[in-house]
Parts: sequence; C-alpha cells; structure tokens
Amino acid sequence: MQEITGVIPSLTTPYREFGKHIGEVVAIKGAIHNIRLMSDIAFILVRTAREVVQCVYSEEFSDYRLGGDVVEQAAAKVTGKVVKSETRDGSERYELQIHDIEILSTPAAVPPVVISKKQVVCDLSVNLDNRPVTLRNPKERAVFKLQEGIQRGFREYLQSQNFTEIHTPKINFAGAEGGTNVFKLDYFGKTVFLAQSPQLYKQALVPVFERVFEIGPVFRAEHHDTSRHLNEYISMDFEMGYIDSFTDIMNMETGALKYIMNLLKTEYAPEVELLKAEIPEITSIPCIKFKEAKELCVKKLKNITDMKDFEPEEEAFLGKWAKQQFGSDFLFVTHYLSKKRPFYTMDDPDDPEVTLSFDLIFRGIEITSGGQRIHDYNMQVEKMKRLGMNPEEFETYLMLHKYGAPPHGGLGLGLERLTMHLLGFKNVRYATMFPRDINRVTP
Ligand code: AMO
Repeated sequence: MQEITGVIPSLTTPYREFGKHIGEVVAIKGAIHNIRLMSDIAFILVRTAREVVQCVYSEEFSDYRLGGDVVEQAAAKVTGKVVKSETRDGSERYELQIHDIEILSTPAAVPPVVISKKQVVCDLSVNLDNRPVTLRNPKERAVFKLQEGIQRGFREYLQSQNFTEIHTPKINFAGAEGGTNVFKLDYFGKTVFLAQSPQLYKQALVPVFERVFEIGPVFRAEHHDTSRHLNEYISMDFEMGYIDSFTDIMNMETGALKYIMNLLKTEYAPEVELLKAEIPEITSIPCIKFKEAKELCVKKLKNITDMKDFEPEEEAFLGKWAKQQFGSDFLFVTHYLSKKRPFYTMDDPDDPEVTLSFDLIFRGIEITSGGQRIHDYNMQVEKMKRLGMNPEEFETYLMLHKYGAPPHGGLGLGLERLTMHLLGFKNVRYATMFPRDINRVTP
C-alpha cells in the first residue's frame, strides 16, 4: 500500500543552491524562456520559480540532440552539469551544460506578446489584456514578488508586535467610508454593499484582540479613470487599542515600514536589483499639520481652489518638499479637517474643526490614511446624527461603543500605491496583478 508522508521528494535543485553542486549533474524544471541558436552552441534560458537559469547546449557535452520540441513556453525538465559562468561584473553566476531535456508539456500557440526579452514592450492596455502571459516575463513578475515581500514584512512586523490576523466580510450591510464610491449588490433581494474597507469590523475586534490586522481586497466604485485609482485594491489595515495618542499609530506604521524596507533589501535583493528599485532609508518620518501644509502649497502653487483637501499636484509638491527639507521620502500630514474625514474619526478636543488623523505621503502620493477613532457611544451617535446618518442602520457597529471600547485607532495602507511609488511607475495598474478599473474586468 502506498503511504503519503507529506514530504515531496526533491528531484530538482534550486538555482540558489548551484554553488554547492559545481561539477555535479543536477536537474531543474521550468519553462523554456528563450532560445538563442549559434552555429555550434545554443543558449537556452529556463524560467524557474524565481530565477532564469542559463543552460548551454553543445554536442560536446552529451549524446542528447536538440529537437524541434524545444520551443519557448514549453514546460521542461533539464538535466546538466553545473559550471561557473563568466560575468562582466565579476559576480557569481552558474549555468548548466545540458545533458538532457525532457519536454513535459508543449504550448498550443506562440505568446501574443514577446515576453522572452528583458522587458515587455507594448502599450499598458495590451500588457493588461494579456496578463496571464505578460506576467511570466521576469521583470513583470518581480513586481509582484516584491509585493509579496511588502505584505510579508507588514505581517511579520505586526505579528512581532502582538497583532492578531483577521479576515472580515467583504459583503457588508453599509458602506464604511461614506461617499458615493460604494458598489451595491443584490443579495437575495436585499441591497448590500461590497466592503470599501474593513473599518467597521476591525474596530469591533479591538475589544476582542486589542491589536488586529488584515491584508485583503476592498472595493471602491470610482467613476473616474485615473492613474492612481483602482476599483479593487489590496488594503493593508491595522487597528490597535489602548493608545495614548494617535502618534502611537504613526509610530507603529513607521516601525512596520522600516521592517518592510529592510526585508526587501535582504530577502528580495534579486527583485530589487532587477527592477532597479530605490528602497527608501527610513530613520524617522517628519510630520506637518494639514493647515501648515496647505499654507505651503498655497504659497508655492497656483490655482488652488479646494482648501479642505489636497489635489494630486499638492501631494506631489509636499513629497518634494519633504525630500528637500528633511531628506525623507515620506511625510505624515496630520489634523485633517473634520468635514473631510469619515464619521468614525475622533475630532481634536482642542480644536473640533480638525481631527486626530493623518495621511502618509510617499514620494508625492498618499499611501495611507489613519487616525484615532471615536470610542464613546454618545459621541459616536451624536456625530453620526450631525452628519445626517441614521445610527439605527449602524446598530451592530455601535455595539462596539455601547458595550465598552478602549481608546483606539488604526490605518489603511494601499499595497498597489506603495508598490507603484517604490518602483517609480506612472500608473498604479503596473503594480496591480489583474487590475479592475472602470473599463476593465478581464482577465
Ligand atoms: P482611505 O479611503 O483613505 O482610508 O484608503 C486608505 C488607502 O487606500 C488606498 N486607496 C486606494 N488605492 C487604489 N485605488 C483606490 N481607489 C484607493 N482608494 C484608497 C490609498 C489610501 O491611502 N478606513 C480608512 C483607513 C483607516 O483609517 O484605517 C480608509 O480606507 O493608499
């Protein structure tokens, strides 16, 4: 009888272990990525899970004869001898002298876009239309490997700070952020909403776990087509109880960002190098109040009409200002106007026109909103009424306040926005695996 032990016998050798096998015959599995035929030699690049391995074919090395079935995108097992290869920069690289190629699967067609070059060269829309194929390009996929690193760093850091990971429902009884950008859904005859954020639930879990975080999709019915808005994005949220001030939240985020950037530099060095990512150095992050930041913008920029919030060009200006003044890629802007923040935001007791809230600007774009929340039941009900909301519709949310909640606060960090500016992309879609926007729901 066959027994399943839970251990998959490793018959292949990952590229990162090649250094230990110089002169030995090993096997790798991957897709034939690129074939370069010369007169008496061929270079066959094999795309494995994380690396592209150069394999060299010559009749000198083996009895195997290169056949017509070795085509780009075929899945293959390649066996060969590990040798050190020459590099211009003197770094350690290895290649395989091919002894055998076993074709495991043959593609039915040639890719619609060239993916075997250093980068995919086509319009963004063509790239996105063919995403299952274009993502195979090593540079395209590196974006999302790096994105994995960001999420991993966020998770690892918060776990080290005693946060509990949660998953909250995405089908909700009410919009959490107000405004019109909420998707309505017919739910067995009832109107419900796709989650704009995990806000109402992450707060409810503070009296349960004290500190919680979630990494998950959220939905925004943005009706406009911009380079920074998606209709579905990944929100990295946390919420923490027993805070002394909303600066505790900014400190937690700064700690998380330091950890993330360090993780990217170390564990994701191949992707950082491939993408020429400029990983920011963070020692501390400067803070400025909204009112003062607005004054700076008014002084330096023309035609500012909205005095209650920032236009994208004001964020871009503030990003540059923070870099010039403090050498920082990040800037916290605090104390946004009460009128402009959602109903759950705590007003500043010293100046109720403003809130105990903040945004984080990274290289000129807002990547985070956060702040302290109202924890007192009467205060929350009163604020809802003031804003024209019906507290009865939020009865289950208000259980948090009614049955006792500690002072608390948290934030939401947009994964794609952070990735976009880490990599210097002009459009957030380049940092989105399968973007959903006003014109796109496929692939
Ligand atoms: P907010 O609505 O400001 O706050 O969103 C938080 C962060 O999410 C990102 N983001 C987006 N990314 C891509 N496309 C969009 N349409 C989009 N909208 C927002 C941004 C933004 O800074 N509940 C609060 C957070 C909190 O206070 O805990 C919230 O969702 O990076």
